[in-house]
Amino acid sequence: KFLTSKSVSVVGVPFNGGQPRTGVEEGPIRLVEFGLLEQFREMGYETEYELNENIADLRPAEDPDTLNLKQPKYVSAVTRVVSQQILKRAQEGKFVLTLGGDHSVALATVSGVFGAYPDACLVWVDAHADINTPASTDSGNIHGCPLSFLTGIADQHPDFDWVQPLLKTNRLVYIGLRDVDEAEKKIIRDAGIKAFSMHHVDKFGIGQVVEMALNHVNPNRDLPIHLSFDVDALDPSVAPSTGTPVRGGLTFREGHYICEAIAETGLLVAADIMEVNPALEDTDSVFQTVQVGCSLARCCLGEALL
Ligand code: EXY
Ligand code: MN
Ligand code: MN
Ligand code: MN
Repeated sequence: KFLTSKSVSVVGVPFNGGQPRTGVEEGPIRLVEFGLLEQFREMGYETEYELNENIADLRPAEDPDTLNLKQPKYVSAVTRVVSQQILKRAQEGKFVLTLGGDHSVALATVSGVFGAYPDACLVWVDAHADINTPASTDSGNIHGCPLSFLTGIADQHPDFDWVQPLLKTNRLVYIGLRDVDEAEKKIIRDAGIKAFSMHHVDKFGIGQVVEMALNHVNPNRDLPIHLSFDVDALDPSVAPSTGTPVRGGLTFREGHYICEAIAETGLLVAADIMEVNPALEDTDSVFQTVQVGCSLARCCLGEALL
């Protein structure tokens, strides 16, 4: 057991600078307006909350040559500040729940969590691999790149000097992949990173996939776990309001099962719920996506355990 109390620190990161669509910065406030904090309190958690309302003010001027990335100084400035916040909360022995924002915010969450727990492992649930390097990215969108910096696979980029390669590739595992760039496939193969795509979920079932994933990153079930959950891992019929939906994703139950099974280990110390974009799609779709984001978060905190 790594957590010292039944206490959750919710960190909202209303940030959209890692990708081109606006709206994803409203993810955290919508999840909180939906009642997430009250839900945690009802579950018996001492709950604190920081929204980071003014992080967009940290936006610096960009250099003309951004070395293939879009607004790297902005992403760097925001994630650097938030990483310190998350580090502090994690060091206090609290469960840290980060609400995105786009997935570039994982530069902050993983840096903070692994700063506090150097032996942690990371379960990355996503349709995408988010491991492009500045050299390999076609889009330049940094939400497709955080894992290359966090693992040290990326070539040096002057704006991301502060990001330490705290994540060893054998402590990272993917679940839910189905839209991976060719360059990312090569990176994953060359680094020997364990990845369970939707093909594996179909083949083995979600129960086996989570078991195999944990066996890989946490064989003795004694290391702290950080779960980074991009809601686009879910099928678009389950979580439609997200910036880069891809057909053929996790069902409602498969997504929840992942959170429940990891919570059940008693080793989960931090979770991210990312890429909820309440500006996309109709009112019903937004409601459905916000609701599923909240229920995934509750499952991370053990709601489904009897
Ligand atoms: N691989 C593509 C890119 O690098 O642009 C798509 C990335 C989408 C990333 C979303 C957040 O997970
Ligand atoms: Mn992602
Ligand atoms: Mn994604
Ligand atoms: Mn591409």
